[in-house]
Amino acid sequence: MEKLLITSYVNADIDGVAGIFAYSEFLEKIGVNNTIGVMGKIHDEAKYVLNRFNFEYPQIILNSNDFDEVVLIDTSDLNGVEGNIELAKVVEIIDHRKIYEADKFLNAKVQIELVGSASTLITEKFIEKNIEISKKSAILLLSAIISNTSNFKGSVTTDRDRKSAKYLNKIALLPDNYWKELFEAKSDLSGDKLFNRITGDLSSYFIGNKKFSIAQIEIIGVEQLIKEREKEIIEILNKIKEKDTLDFIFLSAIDLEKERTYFISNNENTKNLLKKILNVDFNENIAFINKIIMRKQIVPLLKEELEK
Ligand SMILES: [Mn+2]
Repeated sequence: MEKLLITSYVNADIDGVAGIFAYSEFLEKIGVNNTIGVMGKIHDEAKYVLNRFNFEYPQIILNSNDFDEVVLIDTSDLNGVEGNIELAKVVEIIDHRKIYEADKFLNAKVQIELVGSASTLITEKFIEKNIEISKKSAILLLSAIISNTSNFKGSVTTDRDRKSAKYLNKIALLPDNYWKELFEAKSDLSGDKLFNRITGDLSSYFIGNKKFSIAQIEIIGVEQLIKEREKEIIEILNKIKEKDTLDFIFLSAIDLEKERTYFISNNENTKNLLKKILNVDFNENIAFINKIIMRKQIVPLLKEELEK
């Protein structure tokens, strides 16, 4: 029997973690043995959900060496797995990003659909095959859908996300204000948490000969954070830019309550690029747009501009 690993990118968020647990359950229920494992440190939000419901943490692994085959959830680019996962071992990819490198995974069956959350794609598998889902998986998947769609307010949200969430909540039975609890939990960026959140959830890209990184936070109270810690944010970004020899870097800060996305950078080239692709105006180091736009939606716009 081949050893099958279900995993996500290094430092997975709640969508990756939920997807790993739930898809593992799905596969077990259709008779496919598998092992779950995560690499790096899972996001604070994922930890919050696991702790909140007393769920065990996923096993931590370093790489794919002990496994024959790998399923990747919520990722399809090399950036999040390179050096840890042997690409030829990847047999399946389930993701929801427009920019992907699925062609680099030669042996993988690829499912990439532009819904708000990878967890929606996993939920649909249970619905389609009429397989009963555990309360644990339902809670995890629903948390991930709420998070990835910014409680269905983000412009990534589709009817499929809403339909999956409705199905899941019949089993998860989460309280009405759960979304708020979830958002408040990730809004605490006091002390070192700001630095750790920015560096822990940095996505890097190499497109059109340019190297750039985007940090993203999703919280309640972005304006307050900027007011108190703008200087610190700029310093963190510039340090990363120098260390990684980047052409561009910015922080995308989503305010979940105001439904607004702020962009923070003091790098002129970065500001000009953002002005061009998002039609925003910078006031010194800050610009904003009156909607929730996720990093995964900004990257295709950057790609289009940089490859012109
Ligand atoms: Mn996701």
